[in-house]
Amino acid sequence: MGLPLVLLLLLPALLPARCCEPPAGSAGAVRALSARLLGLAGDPARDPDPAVYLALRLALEHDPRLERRYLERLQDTFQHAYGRSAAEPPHTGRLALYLLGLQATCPPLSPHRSLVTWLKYYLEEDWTGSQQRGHPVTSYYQYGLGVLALCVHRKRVRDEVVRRLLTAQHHGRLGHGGNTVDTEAVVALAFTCLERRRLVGSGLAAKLRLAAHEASRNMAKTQGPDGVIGNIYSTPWALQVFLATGECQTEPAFGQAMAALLENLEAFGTAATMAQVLPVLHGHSYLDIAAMHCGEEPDTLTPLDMEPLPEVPGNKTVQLVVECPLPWCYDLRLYDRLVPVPATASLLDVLQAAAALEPREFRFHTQDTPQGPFLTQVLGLEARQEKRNYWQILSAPNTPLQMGIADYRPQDGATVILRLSEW
Ligand code: B12
Repeated sequence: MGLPLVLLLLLPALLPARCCEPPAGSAGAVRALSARLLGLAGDPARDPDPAVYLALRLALEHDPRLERRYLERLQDTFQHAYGRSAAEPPHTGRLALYLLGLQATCPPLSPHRSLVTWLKYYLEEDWTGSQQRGHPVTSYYQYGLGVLALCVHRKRVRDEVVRRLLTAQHHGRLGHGGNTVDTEAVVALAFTCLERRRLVGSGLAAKLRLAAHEASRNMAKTQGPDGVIGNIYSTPWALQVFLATGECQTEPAFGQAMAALLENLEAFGTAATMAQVLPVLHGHSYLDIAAMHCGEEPDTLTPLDMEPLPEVPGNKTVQLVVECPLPWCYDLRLYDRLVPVPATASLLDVLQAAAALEPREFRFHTQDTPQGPFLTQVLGLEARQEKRNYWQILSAPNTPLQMGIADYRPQDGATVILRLSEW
């Protein structure tokens, strides 16, 4: 017979924590990645992103002056951004990340009361949305971040708000676009926080503990032979769960996933992806923000500039296809053309080149996000957040890309499909 469940859940707490850290041999590569993120954080032309600040704070080495300046820029952006109008859609996730950032400062900063109130209000909006439409107004990812941030600040939320997440997890409703790992992980972190910090009654706490355990089991089960869980960008989130629950000490998937990250560090080339991978490379989860050790911090990290992309002479041709399989579209294939571009062109460059081709048939719009430009409109068709439409990017015939339009560089002869999809 296997170990009883109680023992299995207690086991991580009884074992030493050392094996949850990445192998010592990888320290140089991890340090270089931290230094590169620091370089990007020092660029005043980039909007400050609380996830970047969190990654800087959860690192082993620091540049206190740069971190302080970054925090000031964040405060400028966030302190005045809320409370203007309750009519606008909730900003659950961004506000949650900012509040996590304040708690990760040494010593932790108390957010203005109104910000906590706004986050609670956004969560309630999301909760009401999930009752009416079967999903939060934002997403379960942001809803999970909201619960996590309030928990890290020791603020209670109504049991119903938490139960909504439990129900969604039980019914497998956390996913969208095929990959559920990121969202399931954020939700499991929120569960673990609530349970550990005793912010819910003992009955609910036991359920949350089991649910977090189940989430990490699911993640281990979905691990591929290459160690990746979901895809390379969701793997750090799975590792956060193993770290937060202590299962990193017993779960073989942890070491394999960590090895996969270390083998693929070059995939993390944008500030947003670096910010998501660095905490686990330093052995931390967002739960550690609740108990930051504010001692002397080594002032030893210096910013590193990103290496420019190698020049590749010549041109390439990319086939650009626009599809609308939704019932209200008059045609499935709305656009199909070969677009000549320079050899190093990104998909964004391809879209710009297509828009300049005669006759001027192709049009598109993007919206700036911390992840880069998000494609919002193609050929005048807007993907509507309230209808949960989005412009999905695929490599023909049917493989969704794992990166956005500014980061993906199609090969010569590739076919890229922009497909209006539902999530
Ligand atoms: C929810 C989500 C979506 C939703 C967003 C809609 C919504 N209203 O929430 C939908 C389904 C539309 C979506 C689409 C895509 N996504 Co997405 N998404 C996420 C997820 C799970 C959470 C994002 C979030 O809410 N963050 C919290 C808030 C506070 O931060 P935010 O910066 O304000 O979030 C906004 C932007 O991030 C934007 N967004 C979401 N995904 C992406 C992807 C890119 C490339 C960009 C530029 C923006 C963007 O929508 C968010 C909500 O408004 C993340 C997971 C993660 N680990 O980050 C993946 C994630 C960011 N997405 C990813 C990808 C690849 C995509 C797509 C390119 C997939 C595709 N092949 O079409 C498309 C974007 C295409 C486009 N039109 O430009 C990757 C990005 C990896 C990378 N290399 O940067 C992630 C990390 C998932 C993963 N593990 O692969 N996504």
